[in-house]
Amino acid sequence: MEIVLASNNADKLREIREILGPMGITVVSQSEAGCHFEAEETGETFEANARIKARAAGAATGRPCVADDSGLEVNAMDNGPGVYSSRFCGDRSYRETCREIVSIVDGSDDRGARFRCAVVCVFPNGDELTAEGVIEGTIGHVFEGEHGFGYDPIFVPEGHTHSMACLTDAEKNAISHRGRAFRAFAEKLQKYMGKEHTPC
Ligand code: ITT
Repeated sequence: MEIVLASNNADKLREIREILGPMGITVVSQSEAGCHFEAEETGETFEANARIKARAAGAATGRPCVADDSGLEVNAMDNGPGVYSSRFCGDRSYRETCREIVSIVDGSDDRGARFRCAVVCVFPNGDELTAEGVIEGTIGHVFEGEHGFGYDPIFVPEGHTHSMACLTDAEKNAISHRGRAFRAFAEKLQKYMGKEHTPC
């Protein structure tokens, strides 16, 4: 089955292709599908924003479209930057933004944090599937690792001693918020496709 990913983030596209590919789901990028816009993320939750992106790409392509909205929640920042994770970085480098988060957390006694990912898939008939994935961890003391993207270099997954950016894509996908969300989505998609193809 082919599905369009409503995202302009090349790192997400790479990770999601690696997660869904082995399950027989081919992920087509939104630019390959002829969509060259960025939907305005006006929602207050990850799920609401994922729905906005998936619906916009679905309306433009007429094809099944899936979107991921994700971000980092830091206890010492009242669970921010959360849905504003991308906007919190803005035009700065991630190295600079990560440094700011580490300094905020250094000034508190709570290093707890998590990555959250909401997935919404929209079908041309209006049906929608949703899924969510979370990974708990802490904000590290230093920026470390060369893999992954965004806030990975300062996020230390629970049970690990080094940051998520020290993991290969395969290792990250096995435990990440995105890996969990898209595996849950793939399971629902398989059930949905099975139902759709059952003769009445
Ligand atoms: P699209 O909306 O086009 O998919 P985006 O990068 O703007 O791309 P989001 O709105 O979902 O995506 O913002 C997610 C931000 O949260 C992302 O830019 C990173 O800063 C951060 N983030 C999400 N998942 C991450 C991950 O696996 N590792 C590190 N940072 C992540």
